[in-house]
Parts: sequence; C-alpha cells; structure tokens
Amino acid sequence: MRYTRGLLLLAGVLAACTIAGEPGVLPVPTPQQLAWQRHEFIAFAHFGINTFTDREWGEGTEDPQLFNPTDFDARQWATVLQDAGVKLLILTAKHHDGFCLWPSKFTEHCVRNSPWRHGQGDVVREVVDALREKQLRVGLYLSPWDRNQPTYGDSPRYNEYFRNQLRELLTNYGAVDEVWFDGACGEGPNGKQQVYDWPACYATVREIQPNALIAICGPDIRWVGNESGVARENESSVVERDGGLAWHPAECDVSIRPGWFYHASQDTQVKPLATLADIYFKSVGRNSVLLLNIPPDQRGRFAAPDVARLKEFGAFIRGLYATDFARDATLEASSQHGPEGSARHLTDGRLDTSWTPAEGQTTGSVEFDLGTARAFNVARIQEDIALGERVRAYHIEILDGNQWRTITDGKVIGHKQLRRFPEVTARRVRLVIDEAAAPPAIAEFGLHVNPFGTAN
Ligand code: FUL
Repeated sequence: MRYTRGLLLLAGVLAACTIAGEPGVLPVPTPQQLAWQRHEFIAFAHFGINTFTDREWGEGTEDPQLFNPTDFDARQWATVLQDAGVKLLILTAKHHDGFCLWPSKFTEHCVRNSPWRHGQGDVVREVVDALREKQLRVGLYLSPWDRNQPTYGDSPRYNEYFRNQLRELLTNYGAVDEVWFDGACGEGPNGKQQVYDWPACYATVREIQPNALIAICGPDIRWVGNESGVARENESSVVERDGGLAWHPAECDVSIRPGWFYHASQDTQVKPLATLADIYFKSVGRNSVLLLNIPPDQRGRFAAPDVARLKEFGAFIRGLYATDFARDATLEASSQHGPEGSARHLTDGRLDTSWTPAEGQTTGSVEFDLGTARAFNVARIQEDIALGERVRAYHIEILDGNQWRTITDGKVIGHKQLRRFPEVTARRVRLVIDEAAAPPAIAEFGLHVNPFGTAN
C-alpha cells in the first residue's frame, strides 16, 4: 500500500515557504472555492461494511449480507448536522473494501445484495435527499483503492471501472459540491501496483459536475497534512504549482472518535468539547476548513454521545460569535479608500465589503474604541479572499495605560484568523497591517470571548 498523501504534505510545506505574489498576480479562489471556504465547518460520514465488521479497513471479501442497518435514518444525520452549523456532508460512497452504498450496475459488491430494504435500498440517495431537505451540500468519497475489484492492479481495466462508477455517482444524484479522492493505492490480485489515471478522473468530474471541487488527490482542495484537524499557523491558500502560484486551500480532516468508522467500544472516547473547540481554533481559526467525521452506527444513525457532543459544539461556535465587542465600536482608520473602503465595513457582518487604506497604500491601521473597557481573549480578522490573500504581516495592539502593547501578530490572514491570547481588558484596540502584497482588503474584525481560555 503506497500513500501519496505524504507527498502532498511535502508540497504544502514547500509552498508555504515560497509564497511570492506581486500585486496583480495574486491568485484568487474560483467562485466554487470561495463558497466552500465560507462553509468553514463541514462533515464526513464514514459508513459501510466496516460499520458491521467493527474494522477500519475491510479486505473486500466481506459478505454484502453483513450490511444491514436496523434503523437507518439519514434525516437524523441531516438534522444533527444542521443544528451544529455544518454546511456540507461527505459520504463514503465506497471505501477501500470496495462495497458500494448505492446499487452500482458495475459490481455485485453493493447494497443491492444486502438484506437492507430487501436489496432495494440506496444509501447515497437517502443521504443526498435528506441533506437537500435541510439545505446542506453534498460531497462524495469514492475510494480509488478497491480491495474487492478483480481488475484492480490491471491498470487500464480498473481505471475504466473506476471512471464508470464515478460517472454513475455524479450523474444520478444531483449536484455534488465536493469529490474526495484518497491517495491510498495498493497492489491488485495480479501483484501489480495500480496506476490511477487522474487526468481522466478530473475530466469526468469537470464534464458532469463542473461546480464540484476535487479534494485531496485533486487540484481544488488540499489535505492539510495530518488527521488531527490542525492547520499550521499562517496556513496559506496560495501554493506553488507548476512553477507558478495557485489557489489550493487546506482542509483539516479529523474524526470525532479515534476511528473513522463506528466502533461501540469507542462510545466513551468521543472527543471532549474542549478538544473540539481547540481543533476549531486550529482549523477554521487558521484559514482552513474543518472536516469533522461523525460515523453512523449499526442502526444507521449517529450515536447518542456524538449527537450530544455535536450539539454542544454547535452551541460553542454560536456562543463564540454571539459576543463581539468590536461590533459597536467607534472606528478610526489611518486612511481609507473612499466610502467604498470605509472602516465601517469591518463590522458590517459582510465578507464582500472591506476596509482598504487610501489609494496605493499597503499598510495602515484601524483603531476601535469599545466605549468602555472590555475583557476578551480572541480576535477575529478576515480578508475578502475574493481579492486574494493580500496581507503579509499584521499585529493587534491594545492601549494599556498610556502604552500600546501588542497582544498578537501573524503573517497570513486569509478567510479567517481566530487569534487566541491570555485575556486582556481594554477599551482601545488597534489592528495594524504592517505589510501587504497589494492594498489590503479587510472584511471583518471581531473581539470575542473563548470560555476555554487560551490553553484549552
Ligand atoms: C484515509 C483512509 O485510509 C481512512 O480509512 C479514512 O477514510 C481517511 C479519511 O482517509 O486515507
């Protein structure tokens, strides 16, 4: 089994060191990447034959008769996800064991040969319908590595099988926003290493679902490099590719439990709220999208401990933003680019309007007078990334007695930074842009309270 995600990680690290970007050549997201970044929090559901064999990786020899959820309810998934603030769900339509959650006409290793709904069921259909009822977006995981398929390892023949399945999935279930291709790759029964035909896969996705983003082994969304849900500080969406710069934003995948699939033995190991909160700051708060896995159980529902935790997590996220001491502050900018670049855009709740300093300036500051001294421990800064990542260095300072004191600083802002620091009490706060590749366009600024403090 070869793992290509390591290479992707290396590419990401190199990219982070080589961001150049002169004004005018800054990469920007496609409209689809922009919408995706603004989802911030999305989910994964690992569900399949492994759910019934209590394994993480099936061998492909499992009997489809084992797949038999006793109380399958995709609406429960959708309701729980929506309440938690999740915007999109990626379902494992096929994991490495090759078992398909939809009745594929290209294999017998699928739900059609299971007792569930007397072989008439279609998990993909029920999940996409339930998601759409709640205005949630759809993503599909289709594992290229297939331990059941006899043609695997016979590269051209398997590639055709894989593309047929991809075509089937992308044709029959309406709009798909994200297609997740894992890099795991093994040898087939013939002892040969399978060589995937990625260009043909991408062409198929583009042809059938031009709005779908291709993640991980794909050009649109980048794996962050670990499975702990943690981005680096100053994680940038701009990477070097083919000698130029490209927009390739990071996605942070992590499971709410130790495993990706459900195991009753892990019911007591659902991550504590404090851990999820920390992950949120280290993913969404570091200019990345959080992809949190919640594995449905053998009933085909999210298990009680996960449901409870997601509820708390959703409440934590809403609570974090509910208090914002900057919202009603009096603002004074070092300069601004006419009414369009007015500093008041920093607190208007819109990501498509921003404060921009006067013509041609790439540095500047805005002072927030909160009216009265307030205690806070998180600052939120957001660029309008439709215009690219422009800021290269910034800091935030407070007036402490008669001295301005820096409480946090950084390089990349991007869609969102949530900067944690030991609680401070201040009335006057200043956001200072020290360096930018083009006139900065700062969309939002907020001052919040994290109940877990800095250390979680
Ligand atoms: C990995 C897979 O091998 C795991 O089973 C899981 O699907 C994870 C998200 O990606 O590469």
